[in-house]
Amino acid sequence: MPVAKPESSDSRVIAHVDMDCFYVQVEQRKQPQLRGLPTAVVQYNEWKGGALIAVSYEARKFGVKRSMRGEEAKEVCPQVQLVQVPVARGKADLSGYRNAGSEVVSILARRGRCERASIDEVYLDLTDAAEMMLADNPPQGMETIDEEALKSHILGLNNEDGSDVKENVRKWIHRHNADHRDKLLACGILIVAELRMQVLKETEFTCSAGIAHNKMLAKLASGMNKPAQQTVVPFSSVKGLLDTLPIRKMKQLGGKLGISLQMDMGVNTVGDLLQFPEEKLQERYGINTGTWLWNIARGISGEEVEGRLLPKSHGSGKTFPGPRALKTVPAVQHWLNQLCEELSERLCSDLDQNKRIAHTLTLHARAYKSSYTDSQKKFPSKSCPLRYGTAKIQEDAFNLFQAGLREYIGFYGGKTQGSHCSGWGITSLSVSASKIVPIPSGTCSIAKYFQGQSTSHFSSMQSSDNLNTEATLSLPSGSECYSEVNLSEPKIDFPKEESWIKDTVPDLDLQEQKDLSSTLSEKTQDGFIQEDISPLLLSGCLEQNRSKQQQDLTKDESQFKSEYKERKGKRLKDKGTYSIIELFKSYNPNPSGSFLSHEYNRTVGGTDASSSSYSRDEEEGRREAWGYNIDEIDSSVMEELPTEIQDEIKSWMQPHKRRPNNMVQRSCTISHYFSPSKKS
Ligand code: DCP
Repeated sequence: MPVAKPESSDSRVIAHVDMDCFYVQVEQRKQPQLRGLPTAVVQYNEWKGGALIAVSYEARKFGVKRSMRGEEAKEVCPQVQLVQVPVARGKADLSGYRNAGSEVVSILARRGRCERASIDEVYLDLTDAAEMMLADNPPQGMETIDEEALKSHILGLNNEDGSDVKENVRKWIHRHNADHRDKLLACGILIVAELRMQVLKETEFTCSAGIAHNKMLAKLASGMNKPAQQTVVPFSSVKGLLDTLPIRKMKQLGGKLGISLQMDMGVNTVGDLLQFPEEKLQERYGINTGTWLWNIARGISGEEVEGRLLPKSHGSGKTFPGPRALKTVPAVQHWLNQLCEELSERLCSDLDQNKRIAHTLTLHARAYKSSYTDSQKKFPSKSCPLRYGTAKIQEDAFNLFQAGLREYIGFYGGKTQGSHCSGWGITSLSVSASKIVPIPSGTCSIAKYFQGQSTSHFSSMQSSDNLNTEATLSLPSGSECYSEVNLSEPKIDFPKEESWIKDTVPDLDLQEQKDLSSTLSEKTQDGFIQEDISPLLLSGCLEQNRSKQQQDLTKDESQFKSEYKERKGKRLKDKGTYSIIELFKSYNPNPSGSFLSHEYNRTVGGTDASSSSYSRDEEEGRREAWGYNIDEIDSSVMEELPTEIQDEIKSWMQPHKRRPNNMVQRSCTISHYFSPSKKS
């Protein structure tokens, strides 16, 4: 049965903004002498001049394409300027591009809800801004229309009679008899043109945009006229656009589903889908996909623009094509360590700057097997709860790899000789962190942090320990290489692993596929199937800046104080949650009945085995009393605290309320505030 059309979405104003030849523009901003010249950005790998990953529009005119290598590009365009991607840790360093993308996002977000869709793409919901413009200063009454807006391409606008194109656009925008939807789009045209000009002014980057009533149509439109132009899809032109659009050009139809539609149903254009009743599509592809196909054939998409300026996940990856495939476990471990180091750094800066934490670590690999019947088998992706700290991430990623490898090679696979393994090779490796959520501010974050650390840290560590110590990788006799390797490497406990390591089904959209390409750039993976969400496992991030975080929990007061002072000096830029976490993590003020225990018991009921082990382990090293020097309170942590505590601390700051040695009375400490008696 056909679903009701989401009519309301027809009157939204959605824009999709896509940077033009983005990496090239970033490099040209760094080296302005390259502006206007045919330029391409190449992989740092110099084989045949490196693979091209971004090509300027000037170079495209000469036939330079992304699929080429540097040498081929030189053949078709001898004057092409090849710029190498920056390198760090032996792999492409994309941080400059990511930061440039963030600059753009911060500008685009000024006029409406903004969703960062990839390193260089953004969706905007400009409905409110358009409605407001329509109410206050409608375009129909404007005397002058901005030149950039007049350069818009409006689908369905007849420009073939030789009339002035800009004049036609002006008339379209000025129409008094237009319906509400077109009037809103007219506002969208002006707003997006203004935003794009602002991006150019502030960042020197050009971008292109699509403006329509939903995300799907806006995305389709943004690529239609590039570079530095915008395309508009009025409601009346939707059918014309989709009727002839090749089915594989549609987002999410570039893969197997698109092929099936072509081969099995004879659908070549989106318009061809119109002939099928919804039931038929549901019968063939399932309820949801069937309905989705029925909707897209009519240009219907209710997908919301998510308010998200930050990436959904962080990833670090590298490809090892052809002869560079990794064929030994130590080689894989070496590269995994590099990737994990980068991932860990990004997680820490996300925590520091955005107060966000990731919950899931996932390992993806591509591999080949040369001599076995099931050589088509894919290397399984694996995921587990994410523990912060480079060493922990490295350890966990390596365990995930080993689990994946065992599954991949099967019981009889992976014959190894000396330091060389035969039979398999790894052609790409990536690690990613997903399920990233903000840390709730204030009390909640503090309590949750400790609660998470106490529960999942221990359960996860147990699993991990088991992984490391209890079992060996089962391999046939004669697998010397593996045996050798395993002597010094974590071993795998498969029964335990079942509950810890999960198979991961990546749900990559087209953008993600793009991002997974040659440089394995900013991979926005999400949609991993991973039900088992671990609470916060943050400890290691702080370890990035100082190494002994676990021991801190059992340090005595004087050690704590001197170390805290030292850290505070080093940690000038730490703010908010980060600081307060560090402060509290370093020393738990509550010997018993503390806010931690209280929160913990309240939340998990004290029935979990890890609860008691937490209490025992943690409290053994804890002292009865706690005091701290109020001068040591970093002012940046103040805003993290509930107002009541802020007031209390401020009052201590007043000289007449200070005790002679500046030590806060025990009864006035934050621990007291959080203690059960105070709460009740
Ligand atoms: N990228 C990459 N590897 C790929 C594809 C893209 O590293 N296989 C990087 C380089 C691009 C950036 O991502 O500059 C954005 O990719 P786009 O597909 O949006 O392409 P461009 O921005 O380069 O060009 P266009 O103007 O066609 O969007």
